[in-house]
Amino acid sequence: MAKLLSTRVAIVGAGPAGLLLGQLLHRAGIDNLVLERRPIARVLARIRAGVLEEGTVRLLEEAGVADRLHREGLVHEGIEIAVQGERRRIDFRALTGRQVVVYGQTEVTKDLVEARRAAGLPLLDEVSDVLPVDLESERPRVLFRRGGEAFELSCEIVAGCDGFHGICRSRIPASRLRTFERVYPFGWLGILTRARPVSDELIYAYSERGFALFSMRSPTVSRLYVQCAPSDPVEAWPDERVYEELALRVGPEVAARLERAPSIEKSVTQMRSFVAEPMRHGRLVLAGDAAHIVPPTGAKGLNLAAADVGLLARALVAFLRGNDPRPLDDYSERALARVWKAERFSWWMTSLLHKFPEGDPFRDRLQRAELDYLFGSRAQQTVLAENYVGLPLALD
Ligand code: FAS
Ligand code: PHB
Repeated sequence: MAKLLSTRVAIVGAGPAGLLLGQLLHRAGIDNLVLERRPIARVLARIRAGVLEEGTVRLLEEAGVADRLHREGLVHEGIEIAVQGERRRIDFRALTGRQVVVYGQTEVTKDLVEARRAAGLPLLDEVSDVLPVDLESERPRVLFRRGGEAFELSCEIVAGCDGFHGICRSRIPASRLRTFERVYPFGWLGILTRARPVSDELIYAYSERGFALFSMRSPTVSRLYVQCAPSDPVEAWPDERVYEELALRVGPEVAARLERAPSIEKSVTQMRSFVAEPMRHGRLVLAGDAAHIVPPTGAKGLNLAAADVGLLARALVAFLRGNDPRPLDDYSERALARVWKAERFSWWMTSLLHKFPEGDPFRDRLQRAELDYLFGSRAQQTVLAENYVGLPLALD
């Protein structure tokens, strides 16, 4: 016999989307319960995104979890693009009047979990066999197991924040769900090192050998990426090879500043563009990677998740407290309008900066023309800048 639990919003997934939604709903007086399949320690150990748009920072402030971010986050007013060693700065402040903050997703998740614990809010980790049911009724339920016991969580809304490999998206009937996907013929090999970054700002490098990215987490921690084959095992990339490729791909001036410290984390990230439509079915709503994936080149993944949640939290407050269903009815369409713009930008920046393996001379010439145009056009630099800092969060 299952143990019965009840809440107003059942949130599946304790990543940034689920935790931020839980925090915004709590501050609006709406009970919610978060279910997470991994041990929370595993969730907190993940190394993922590193760049926050101003809109994301505002939402974290609204959630009451931005104090450490403001103390430790690094404000960046531009990035550099390097092409075969020649560099051009994209000046966000001059082109858009805006900026981004470099603050790891790991830290965002820690701040959200800490706030949830401080508020004594329920977060059940190490759950299994999660199954949202009765989604077209007014009392959906989420069945799950934990500690060898069966549970039944009754609620009014199920928020699928369970990422690309979660269960919730699959609960939308195949007859209603449409998916769009593009898988790229390369991946990213990323390392984290206790070494001073090569530059004060991020450097995105295109070279005939492949893409490289010089990012950071603090003035003493670097986050470095090289384009690799999607099937490359981590073992194919010993530190020496990573540093050699980073140096060759960015050119000698920057390479001379590259501290070759031992990696303290190393992983391969697959690259895909993916969108599922709609982002709602009955009382199930999707947010974040559960509904869409972008290649990390444009630093949009985490920020898109936050933008979904900003919209969704307002829609759920209107529905559950104001008895107004309209914002919830509009949620999927409004979220997807932003998702597709971010998909376009992420696809464009990925196509611009990576070396595509198969010989396609026409594509290669177009790519070089695109890079030359970017280097010489304030208009094209403005397009890159306004997408990178984040399109306006139209939340109200
Ligand atoms: P997440 O995937 O973060 O969270 C989903 C949560 O749901 C997970 O904790 C998972 O364990 C849980 N879950 C799954 N199935 C469940 C179930 N059945 N029951 C309960 N819980 C379940 N973005 C960038 O902008 N820059 C980057 O450099 C970058 N690097 C990345 C590297 C990797 C390896 C990955 C996978 C993603 C990366 N991303 C990056 C994108 C990433 O930051 C996502 O956009 C962000 O984590 C999205 O947050 P969520 O939607 O909360 O999904
Ligand atoms: C990171 O610091 O992890 C990072 C930064 C910018 C990106 C992708 C990843 O585009």
